[in-house]
Amino acid sequence: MDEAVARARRLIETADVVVSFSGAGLSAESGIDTFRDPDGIWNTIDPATVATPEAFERDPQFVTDWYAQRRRTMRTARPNAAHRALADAGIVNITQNIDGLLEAAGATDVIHLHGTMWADRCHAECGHREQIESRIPSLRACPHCGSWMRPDVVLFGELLPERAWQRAALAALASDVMIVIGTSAEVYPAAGLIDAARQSGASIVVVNVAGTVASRLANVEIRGAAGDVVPRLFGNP
Ligand code: BJW
Ligand code: ZN
Repeated sequence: MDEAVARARRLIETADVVVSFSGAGLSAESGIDTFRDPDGIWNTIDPATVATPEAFERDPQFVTDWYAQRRRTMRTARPNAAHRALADAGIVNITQNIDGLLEAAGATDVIHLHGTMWADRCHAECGHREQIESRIPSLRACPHCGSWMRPDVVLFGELLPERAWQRAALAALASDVMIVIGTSAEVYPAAGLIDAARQSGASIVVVNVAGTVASRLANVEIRGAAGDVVPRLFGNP
């Protein structure tokens, strides 16, 4: 691993533009479950019952309660060493994560491809949106149009937020190095950013405890936990 870290450091040091592209593995060491690992969320519950617009329309109470439980877990989570290293590096962070831990670590340029757990929006998309304050909300109607409020996250079959997607695509295409951290790279269109960055000339550094479909795109693959590896990519070795 030391040799791979050294090669990645050289790429990062000589690059003008470095971006990160992260998934659930970035927050695993903060105590937040991933989705597709053996003990991941989708191995305990079928996403079709909680993570599609149809599931929400069928049973908004069940889906709201499920998200309330996840919000309670996420609320107690703290950034780990990988979040802190990315924040300190001052780079653009494209993330699929909805937990807000990059911002909690002090990162100022975070692009959220799959929304955020810390806001609710109207399911009918009338435009009404509310930040989540100290109390975790239960199921309630949209005060503007009467539809249901729901977490401001991207469910399967939904389009990604347009501005975030455009910013992420531009950042990926402009990057000299993309550091891909803790994602299975199975969910599209987000995962397509790795290929797009590579096609436009970026070097791809993959940090993951396991091999993934992104392994074949990697110029440097580092097998290890994000909290161990990412801090070693920046600053003093
Ligand atoms: C560590 C570690 C440590 C662990 N250190 N590493 C067929 C082909 C292509 C696309 C499709 C298709 N069929 C359907 C689609 C579309 C679908 C899709 O891609 N499905 C695939 C699963 C096949 N995509 C969509 O629906 C998207 N929308 C869309 O495409 O719109 C257009 C459209 C409209 C209508 C019809 C069709 C298309 C929207 C996707 C939304 C994803 N939403 C979720 C839930 C968000 C809210 C919530 O959290 O509740 O987003 S699903 C879930 O997966 C979540 C994640 O952001 C996303 C990605 O997962 P991630 O982050 O990669 O986590 P894992 O668990 O998969 O991987 C963790 C990794 O970490 C592993 O590799 C570990 O090894 C590693 N790891 N510990 C380092 N300590
Ligand atoms: Zn509404």
